[in-house]
Amino acid sequence: MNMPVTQRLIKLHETQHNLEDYQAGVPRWCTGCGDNAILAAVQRLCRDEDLAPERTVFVSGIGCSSRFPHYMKTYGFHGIHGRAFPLAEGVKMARPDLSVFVNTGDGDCCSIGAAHWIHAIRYNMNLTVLLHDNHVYGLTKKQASPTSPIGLKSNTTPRGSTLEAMNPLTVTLGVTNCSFVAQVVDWIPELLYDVIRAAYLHRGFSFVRIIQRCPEFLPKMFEPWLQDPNRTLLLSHRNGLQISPELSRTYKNQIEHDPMNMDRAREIASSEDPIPVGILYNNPAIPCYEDLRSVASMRTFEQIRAGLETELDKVTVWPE
Ligand SMILES: Cc1ncc(C[n+]2csc(CCOP(=O)(O)OP(=O)(O)O)c2C)c(N)n1
Ligand code: SF4
Repeated sequence: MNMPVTQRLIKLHETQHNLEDYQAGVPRWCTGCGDNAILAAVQRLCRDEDLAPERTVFVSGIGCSSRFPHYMKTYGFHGIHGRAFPLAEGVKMARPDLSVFVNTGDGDCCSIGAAHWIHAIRYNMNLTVLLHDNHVYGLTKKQASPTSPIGLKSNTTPRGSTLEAMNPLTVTLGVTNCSFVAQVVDWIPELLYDVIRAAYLHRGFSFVRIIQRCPEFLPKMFEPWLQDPNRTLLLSHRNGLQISPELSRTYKNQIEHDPMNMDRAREIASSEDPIPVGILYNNPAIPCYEDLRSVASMRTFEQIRAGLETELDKVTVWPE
């Protein structure tokens, strides 16, 4: 386009979005709920990456965390419990040009939605997945989830849960075509932002487990980690995250971890204490399903319609 530089600059200025361009409504989450911090980090990311609201979609299932799309002034789909992944995959398949995010709770993803989760990893579609892992069912008022720690007293486990918690990181790392796995906590905003940004920039199924506080039902759950920074292990690498000097002053427990090293990623992922935060695995070479089955090679709407008409004509009984 042959446009004078001044006009181009004006146009650039006009399309640069502010935080307010992504903010919708007043979140109904409890005060101190980690979902608020996740929302703030995501809105900042959208602003910094200048994501066009009309080309951005947030898809969720059901749960407190799944209310996320309501608070984004973008497109959104508040789906049904456990079905965020197939819904998001449908959107991405039809419109690979859109930025698609998935917000899912530990009940939504790891319990009722577990089968969809496993297959979504294998399909490796370009989705940014945020697992809001508060270790409990929040919306339905405190039932044990697959990530609840053993012994947790809840409405479904009044004498304490009997099973060891599932680790969503090691599960994801164990599935064919896994391409990006990270972990972060809601109470370190700088890292929360950096990890979500790295996930967004990765082309493929980027899975971020966010350890999220639920002050309403598990008010003391993460207190030991908040009190003692040495119980958080920061992962840094030139191909992963670079940790700022400010953060390093508080969080001294750090290791170098190459995100291409799957064996080491699995080892690190299995640690519950200290909590490892950063990028565990990143392999950009895994192909995305939407590229393998590119929309161009799929049938057009007219072709599908003609095919259906032909099939239906075979069984249609025409009036005499
Ligand atoms: C098919 C179906 N089963 C059960 C429910 C009830 N239900 C709604 S949300 C939820 C669990 C929410 O927990 P989680 O996914 O961890 O999200 P959180 O509320 O903690 O963010 C359940 C069991 C439902 N809505 N639909
Ligand atoms: S119940 Fe828990 S998860 Fe739900 S909004 Fe309140 S603090 Fe957040």
